[in-house]
Amino acid sequence: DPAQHGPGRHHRSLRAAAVRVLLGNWTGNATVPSRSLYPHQWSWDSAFIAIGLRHLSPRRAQRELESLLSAQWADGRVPHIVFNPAVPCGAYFPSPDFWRSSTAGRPAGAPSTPETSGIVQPPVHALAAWLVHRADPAESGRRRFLARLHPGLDAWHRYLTAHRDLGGRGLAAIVHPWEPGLDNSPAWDTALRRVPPAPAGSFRRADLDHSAASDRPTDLDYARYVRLAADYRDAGYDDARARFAFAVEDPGFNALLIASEYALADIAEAIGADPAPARARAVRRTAALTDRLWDEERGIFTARDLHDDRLIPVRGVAGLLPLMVPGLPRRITDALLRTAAGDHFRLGEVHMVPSYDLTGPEFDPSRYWRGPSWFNTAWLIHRGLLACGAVAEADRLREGILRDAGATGFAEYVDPHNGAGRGIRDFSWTAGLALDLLC
Ligand code: 2M8
Repeated sequence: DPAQHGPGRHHRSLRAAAVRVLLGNWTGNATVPSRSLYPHQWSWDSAFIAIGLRHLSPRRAQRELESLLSAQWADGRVPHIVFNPAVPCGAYFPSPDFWRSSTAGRPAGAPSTPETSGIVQPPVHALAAWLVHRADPAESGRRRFLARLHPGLDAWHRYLTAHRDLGGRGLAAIVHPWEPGLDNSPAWDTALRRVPPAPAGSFRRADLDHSAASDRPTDLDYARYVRLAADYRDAGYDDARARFAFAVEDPGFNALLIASEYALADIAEAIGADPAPARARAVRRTAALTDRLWDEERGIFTARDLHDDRLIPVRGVAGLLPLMVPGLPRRITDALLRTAAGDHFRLGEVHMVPSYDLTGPEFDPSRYWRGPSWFNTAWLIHRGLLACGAVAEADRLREGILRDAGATGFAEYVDPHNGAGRGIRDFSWTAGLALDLLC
C-alpha cells in the first residue's frame, strides 16, 4: 500500500513532528525560536514561523505577526527581540536590563511596555503577512487582518527608507551584525575589526549554557556585539545622533525588503489602499541594489562597507537572496544561478546552501553563520529558484530541506558536507518552513 510506505508516509510523520515543535514552542501569544537558547520572540523568526503556522492555524499565524507588531516603536522600527517578562533575566543575554528600551529608547519612540531590543532584523514581515492571508482569505477578511496590519508594516518600511539610508543611495544599512540575522558571517570581519571590544568579564554569555562553543560566535565577537549595541543605546537609539562604528549595506536585508515591498503593495491593493508608493520604493531599491552591490567579477551580490564605501569581497548566502527579487536583468540572475551551482556553494551537491563560500579561507562547517547551511535561507533560495524558472533545482533543494529537517530533529543548522545537525534541536523556523514545503 503506497499510503503506508514511501515518501507519502514519511512526509506525514515529518508533518506531525513539525507541528509538535511549533505547538511546543508556542507561548500563548507568539512562538519562541527555541525554549532553551532563545526564550523570547524574535522578529524574523516570527515571520518564518507564521509562514509555517498558517497551515496549522491561520488564526495563530496572524497572532504571531500581530504580537510582534504590537511592540513596534513610534518611529516605525520593529525590534529584533520582544522580551517575555515571565522569563528570568539570566536566561538570555543581552536581556532587557542591557537594552533598556523603555527608558533609553523612549525618545526614539520605544513603547513603555513590553521591553524590547533596539536594533532590527530583516523585514520579511509583509511577505509573511501576505502569505498568511493567502492561506485563508475568508478568516483573514473576517478579522480584518490585512487592514489592521497594513499601517504598521508601512511604517516599518518607511522607517528603513527614511532613517536607515545611511549611505544616501537608496539602500537600508545595518548597524549591528545581529541586524542581518547572519550574526558572525565572515562578511562582517573586516568592518568589525574597527570596533573596540567591550571589556572581557563585563558581560556573561547565556548561549553557552545551551550550545557547544564551537557552534557559536567567539567571545571576541560577543565583546564587539556588546560594544556596538551599548553605543547605539547610549545615543538613545537615535539614528541621526548615533555615530555608527559599523554600517554596512547588505544584499540579503535589502533583497528581503524589496520582496516585502511588493507584498505590501499586494496588501494595499487587497484593502483598497494605494499600492503605488510601496511598488515605487521596490523599483527604486532594486536599481540601487544592482548599482551598489552587484559584484560582476564574483558573479554574486556582496555587502558594501559604508566606512570606506567599498564592496566587501566575501561570498555569502545573503548575496544569492536577490534571486527572489523580481525584475533583475536576466544576465544577473543567470550569473547568480551559475554561482550557486559552482564551487563556492555547490547547490544540489552539498546539504542545502552553505552560509559562506565553501572554498573561502574562513569556512567552518560547524560555526553558526560561517559555513553551516540554514533552513530559512534555503527556503528563501527555493522561492528564488522558482521565481527564476529553475524548477528542477528548486525541487531538489526542497527535498534536501525536508530530508535534513527530519534527519536532524529540526536542527538550527547543519554541516553542509555531511548534513549533521548543529546548534539546538526543535528549532521553530526549521519546523515552520519544513511544514510550509510539505503543504
Ligand atoms: C541568532 O541571533 C541571536 C541574536 O539575535 C543570537 O545569536 O543570540 C541568529 O541566528 C538570528 O538570525 C536569529 O534570528 C536568532 C534567533 O533564532 O538567533
